[in-house]
Amino acid sequence: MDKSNAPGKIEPYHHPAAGWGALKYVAINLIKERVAGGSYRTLFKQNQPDGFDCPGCAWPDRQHASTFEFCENGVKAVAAEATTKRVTPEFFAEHTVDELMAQTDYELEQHGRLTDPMVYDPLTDKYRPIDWDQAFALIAQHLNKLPSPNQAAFYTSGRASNEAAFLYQLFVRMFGTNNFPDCSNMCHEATSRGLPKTVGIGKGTVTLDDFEIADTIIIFGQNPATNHPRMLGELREASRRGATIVSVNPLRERGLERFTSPQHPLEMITMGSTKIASTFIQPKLGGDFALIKGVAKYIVELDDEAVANGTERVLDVAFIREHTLGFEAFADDLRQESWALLESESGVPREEIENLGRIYANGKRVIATWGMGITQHKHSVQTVHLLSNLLMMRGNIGRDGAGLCPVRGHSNVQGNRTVGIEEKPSEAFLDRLGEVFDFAPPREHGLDVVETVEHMIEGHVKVFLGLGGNFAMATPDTLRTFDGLRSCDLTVHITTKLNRSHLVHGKEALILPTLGRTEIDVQAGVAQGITVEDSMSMVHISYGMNKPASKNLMSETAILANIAHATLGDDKVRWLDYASDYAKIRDAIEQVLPGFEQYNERIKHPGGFHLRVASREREWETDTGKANFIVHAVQTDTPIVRAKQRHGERLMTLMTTRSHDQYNTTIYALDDRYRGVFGQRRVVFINPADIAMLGFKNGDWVDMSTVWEDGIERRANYFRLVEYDIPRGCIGAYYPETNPLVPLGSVGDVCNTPTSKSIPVLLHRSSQPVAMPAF
Ligand SMILES: Nc1nc2c(c(=O)[nH]1)N[C@H]1C(S)=C(S)[C@@H](COP(=O)(O)OP(=O)(O)OC[C@H]3O[C@@H](n4cnc5c(=O)[nH]c(N)nc54)[C@H](O)[C@@H]3O)O[C@H]1N2
Ligand SMILES: Nc1nc2c(c(=O)[nH]1)N[C@H]1C(S)=C(S)[C@@H](COP(=O)(O)OP(=O)(O)OC[C@H]3O[C@@H](n4cnc5c(=O)[nH]c(N)nc54)[C@H](O)[C@@H]3O)O[C@H]1N2
Ligand SMILES: [Mo]
Repeated sequence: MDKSNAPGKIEPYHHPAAGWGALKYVAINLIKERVAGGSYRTLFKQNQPDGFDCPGCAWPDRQHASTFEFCENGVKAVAAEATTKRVTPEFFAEHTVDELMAQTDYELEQHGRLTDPMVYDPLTDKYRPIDWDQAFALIAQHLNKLPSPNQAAFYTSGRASNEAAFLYQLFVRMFGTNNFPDCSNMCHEATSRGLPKTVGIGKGTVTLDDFEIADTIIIFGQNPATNHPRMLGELREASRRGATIVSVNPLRERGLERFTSPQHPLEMITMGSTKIASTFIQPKLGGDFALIKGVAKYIVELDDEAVANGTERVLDVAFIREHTLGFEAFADDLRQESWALLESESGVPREEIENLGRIYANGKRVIATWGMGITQHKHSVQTVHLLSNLLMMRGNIGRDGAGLCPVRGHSNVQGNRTVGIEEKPSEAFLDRLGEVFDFAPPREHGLDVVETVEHMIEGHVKVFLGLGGNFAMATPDTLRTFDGLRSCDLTVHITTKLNRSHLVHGKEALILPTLGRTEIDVQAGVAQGITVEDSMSMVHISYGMNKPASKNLMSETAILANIAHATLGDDKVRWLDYASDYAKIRDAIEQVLPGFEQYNERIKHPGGFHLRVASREREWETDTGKANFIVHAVQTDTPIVRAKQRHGERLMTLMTTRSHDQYNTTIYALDDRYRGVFGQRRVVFINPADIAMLGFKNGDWVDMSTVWEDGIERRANYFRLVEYDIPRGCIGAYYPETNPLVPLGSVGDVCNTPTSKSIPVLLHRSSQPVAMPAF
């Protein structure tokens, strides 16, 4: 039975984050997933030197931790993989694809692990079993008959290992295209495109050691209690040491208020907890740019005063002189910026902006972390520039205990990019790849996620292959994405669990079931390890420990090697050899990429090794050879502003976000307990004054429609209003249910990331639904 139709309840959560609440949920989860007793062991091996890397988030591990690193959502991710429930050929024989489409994403997830390769049969509208070799031959046949390799797109979700991802990109480039849409395009792309302009590399500059000595940590647009729970351990230590922690977020996320550490028995037993953030700043959605600009302006004003009074400078003058370019123009622009504009565009009063400015100026070692609240807007790249510039003003980059900390999502999304999953590869990388493997890699830049969907709709992309993920639900403009996928000649998914992307398929379609990271991967009689890179550029090895969910699973690396072998033959690369010994792939990575010297040796070290980040050492790999200050104006002509001009105060800006019980499009359960939502997902968080202004009552059912300028109607129906502490004019709801509202054309400048955190919508009264839509 689908419980998502049940009424559910709203009840404020008054407990600290994690603590006993988390333990209770873990127990419920293990029972629900029917995880076998023997597999409990594996939960304790997550993120230990001899265990596997947690398939949850990309937060790094504390290798010297004495206790296991307990994390509720890590356990859920592992339990979801270790579940004993199975999706077998018999299951598919019992259900047509059409029937399965009527199930919610939560129900689809609940069926368990896929066991056998399946092919779609249009005569019965069912998937039926297919031999692995036949599946590989079908893919090769489709790829080889395409008039141009650019008519195929190769998606990656960030769970793939470095080894699988490297082999994948080598195969695809030898096949002849750079069409690598990946989850990163929807995630931290603004970080990856923005930081190279200011500091020379699109990665963070801190390590966990920096968290140990930072005196100020500012968290922008991130909800760690849910999405990176192990980060709370770091924040707890910092808070107890007396560091100042600030959360900048339209929501006052409860999980950032107090935390009970399951690692500390005394805190658990005494029902104690540690205060995390001491200051909460609640900008309106997308208001961070103006807010940070205000902080930077205040710093310049303080410094101007210091110069006038002959007191100690506020700027790090030596750093600015020695390491940066463009500061004078940057400071002049700040001096001229209007406070009124900064206040109205950020939604934060000047006193609060100045208060954040004082906190920042008092910090000697400041870390700024950020997540999707910063990266999924129209002007995200500009905000990333500005945020890095703010840290540069006081030399907070390349100093111990200070720096930039973009917190990535998928556990190996950063590694995937490092080893070549990149639709806009650098010439240097392509040169080297071509040299080592003796071929001419394609130079034309490939398609990102949004472009891939557009090209499918226009009929230019005919074959889609997904290495993990759930393309149909993770991408914007759901119904148009569906049209795109359905117009393909072939869709293929290398995957662990059933999801909607398998149901929204091309004329021919394959589901190829694969091992998860927690499972033992034996090739040529030897258990293989895979490597991953976390958010702080630590590269380390991971060994699966559980018995594979089915005998008929293949590893991602083996599947990709077989596809490459079937498509391109063995002339240039002995694909199957690579798949029989992953150390050989690591040798190849070492040959192509700088920083991986002695790769196979260095991963033997517990905790692995740190991949060099030049900006951390104050070396600037930018166009100018220096760290750059960049001037950007506050954007005042945006789709949101234009929609407001037409609809006045009734126009709401919608952010789409994650609940506590989901992993992206995978819905584990229907609660979001820190936000007080239980047993339901179709809710809209809204300010009580806006409920009244719109003529609704708390708990009313509404439909949402997007205000966009292309004439296409976009709606998502049946959401309950939940009054919430959120700025006026801003609302929040969960993704993926809200993706039908995100227009394909609504993307960030430069990064082309869907603006999942700022969608102009109108609310309409609806009646209580008889049945909920499936998606
Ligand atoms: N358990 C679990 N863990 C996960 C995931 C998961 O789904 N479940 N997903 C993984 C992935 S792929 C990623 S990318 C990360 C995502 O982790 P987060 O970056 O935390 O992503 P979101 O849940 O989308 O939440 C964004 C936060 O930003 C705030 N926000 C929204 N708009 C704005 C804004 O305009 N300004 C500011 N300052 N704040 C804003 C929201 O209120 C919310 O607190 O987590 C990873 N880890
Ligand atoms: N509206 C809106 N849209 C968003 C976002 C948002 O905040 N709002 N966030 C965006 C972000 S940050 C991201 S990263 C994307 C996520 O986009 P994706 O990465 O495409 O989506 P996931 O839901 O993480 O993919 C889950 C599926 O991956 C498969 N899977 C799980 N583990 C493995 C494995 O080990 N191997 C393989 N081969 N498959 C596996 C399972 O079949 C599972 O159903 O969504 C983006 N979309
Ligand atoms: Mo992500």
